[in-house]
Amino acid sequence: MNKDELKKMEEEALRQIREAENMSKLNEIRIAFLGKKGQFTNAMKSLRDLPKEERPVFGQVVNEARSNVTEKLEEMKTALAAKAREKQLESEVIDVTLPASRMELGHRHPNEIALEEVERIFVGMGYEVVEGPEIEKDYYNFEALNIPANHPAKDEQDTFYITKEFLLRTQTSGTQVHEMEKHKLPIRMISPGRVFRADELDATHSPNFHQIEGLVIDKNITFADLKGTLAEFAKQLFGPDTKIKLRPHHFPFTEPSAEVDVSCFKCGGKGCRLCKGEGWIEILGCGMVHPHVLEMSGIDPNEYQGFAFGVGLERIAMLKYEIDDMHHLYENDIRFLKQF
Ligand code: 2U9
Repeated sequence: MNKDELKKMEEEALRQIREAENMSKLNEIRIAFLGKKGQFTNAMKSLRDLPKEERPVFGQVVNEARSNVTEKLEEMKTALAAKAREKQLESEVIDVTLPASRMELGHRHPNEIALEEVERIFVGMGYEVVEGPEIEKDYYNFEALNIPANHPAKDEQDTFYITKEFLLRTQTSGTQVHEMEKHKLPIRMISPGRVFRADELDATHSPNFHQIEGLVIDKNITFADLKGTLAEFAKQLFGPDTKIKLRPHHFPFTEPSAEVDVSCFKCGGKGCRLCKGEGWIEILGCGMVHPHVLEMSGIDPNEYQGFAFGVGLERIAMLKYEIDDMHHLYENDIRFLKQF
């Protein structure tokens, strides 16, 4: 290789560098000219073929050309990197003048709306709202309520046990027992809250749902007080023409006990889809507190009497807002919730 050939090679390298469009092309050029088997390396090797006295001079020329090419290559590398960065920034530009996408506001859950309604009614009648623990001792959930050890509700298929002694409450009654044990009488309270039962989720059942239980304990409380209270509650919740009907029932914690139906607030009792043609809808259970339940919490049943009742909150919400499947209450789809 002579000087002219070397010059041509250098110019060719510089031209290719100037025209390189991207980093990978630039890298190809670097390998072709400066790599181990590149053209400049070959030029160095060709020194061997020159007469000894010409080698230092030609060697120097090759070195200069090579460092010139290396320098231009580096310059181009920097320029291409800057260009790539600029392109990236351009593509990431945010137009702050565009209108923002709408933020969906949440909505109160139908359970919550129904609960507030029930609380408003009872607070209006002088009741206190008391919340209690979701984890209870077996004693407060069952034993103190006169539910015997062999009762089917205590079966592991119905109740979530944490240990032998502790469980997820199946009713909010334990909260009332805690209040009774304080011996601050009279008591007028409702206790709303989440309860747990080992049920499968279907259209009307769920392993966790909400209850509102009520308890009144005072001197001279009779079944008539219970009936009057529930009649007033039904009128306020479902409308002033609503009637109630009590059917005898059995609960271990109340004696006597009853289940309560309300006249259908949709058809007025004639029979429709909501009341399944019956004219009546079952909404709660109730009764006079069993004397043994009062005694176990240290209240003398000869001096004090009481009544109690329990309603399912989901059931109230589903009736009031005509929701036909409980699944809707647990999915929290904002399009569903916004309807109430
Ligand atoms: C004490 C004494 C008695 C609470 C009561 C019911 C009747 C009842 C059900 C309604 C639908 C449970 O959610 S549900 O499945 N409850 O029928 N509950 S009397 O009785 C008490 C509570 C506390 C100390």
